[in-house]
Amino acid sequence: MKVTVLSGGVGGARFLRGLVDVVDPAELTVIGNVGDDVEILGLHVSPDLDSILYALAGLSDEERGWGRACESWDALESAVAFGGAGWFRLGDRDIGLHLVRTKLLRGGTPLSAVTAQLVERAGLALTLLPATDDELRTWLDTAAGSFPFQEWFVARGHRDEVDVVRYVGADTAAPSPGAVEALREADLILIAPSNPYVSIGPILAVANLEAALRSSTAPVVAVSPLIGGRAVKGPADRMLARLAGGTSPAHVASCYAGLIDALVLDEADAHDVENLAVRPVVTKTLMSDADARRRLAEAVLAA
Ligand code: FO1
Repeated sequence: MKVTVLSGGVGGARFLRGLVDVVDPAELTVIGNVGDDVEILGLHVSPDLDSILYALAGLSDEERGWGRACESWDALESAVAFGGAGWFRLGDRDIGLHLVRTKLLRGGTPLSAVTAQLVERAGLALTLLPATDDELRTWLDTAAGSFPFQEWFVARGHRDEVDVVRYVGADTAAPSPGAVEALREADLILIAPSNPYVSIGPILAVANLEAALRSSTAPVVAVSPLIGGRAVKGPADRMLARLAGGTSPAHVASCYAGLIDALVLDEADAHDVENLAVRPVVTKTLMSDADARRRLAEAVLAA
């Protein structure tokens, strides 16, 4: 069974770890968010693609959810000592990947081909596609000003309430090679439990990707990132409350209006499904350990 997943970083990566226990990775294509890509100290960082790659390769730091386990920070400390920026923490091991990616990109290799090389070198069998090879950046408009994603998220600790989310470059960005086909040919399409606005939104903003999802004949199942109306981590609940008007399953589903057939939601939200226009699938969605991740993946496939 061919499965295609739209995914952001930390939550999506955790979900995918469970999914590869129950789906043959060779049949799995992940279309990842690149709206939060950023250039740090001259290096091209793709946080969401890297969170997925590190998680599936068993290299990720479990607690942080991003970056590598057993990390050291000597290069960054040295860079800061010489006047470089230290607000975005790149570890020594992580920097190794960014050096390779940045060199290949500067030599003209598209991000999708770079990512395929990294995935192969990590020994992974899945297909990991950036949503686009073109520049697409998420910007947040707030009362304090407009910020590119990582400046808002990391440097300002996502403290500013968001009025508008913009996907700069999306109008002209082309889907990366294979992404439209992966949606057209899938037997099942999943939307990972990622932030609808800043993780899945940039993927759907790529011209032709949302259209391919809409015209797909495969069932489309989204997993809510909220439990009891709250985000496990990050600003998804605050964004939904402000931009969608609430944090119920119906508010989550409204972000994917006309796109999904079912919403997988936590038992803690099961009381709140009367306005839900798609089929609810109630299960435990907290991915606290390997068993919980696999059980969620099984429930999603059963849906
Ligand atoms: N998140 C932070 O909160 N602080 C950081 O310093 C930070 C560094 C970082 C470095 C590499 C990487 O791949 C991810 C990193 N993240 C950091 C996470 C990242 O900002 C977000 O989790 C994602 O962009 C949102 O999906």
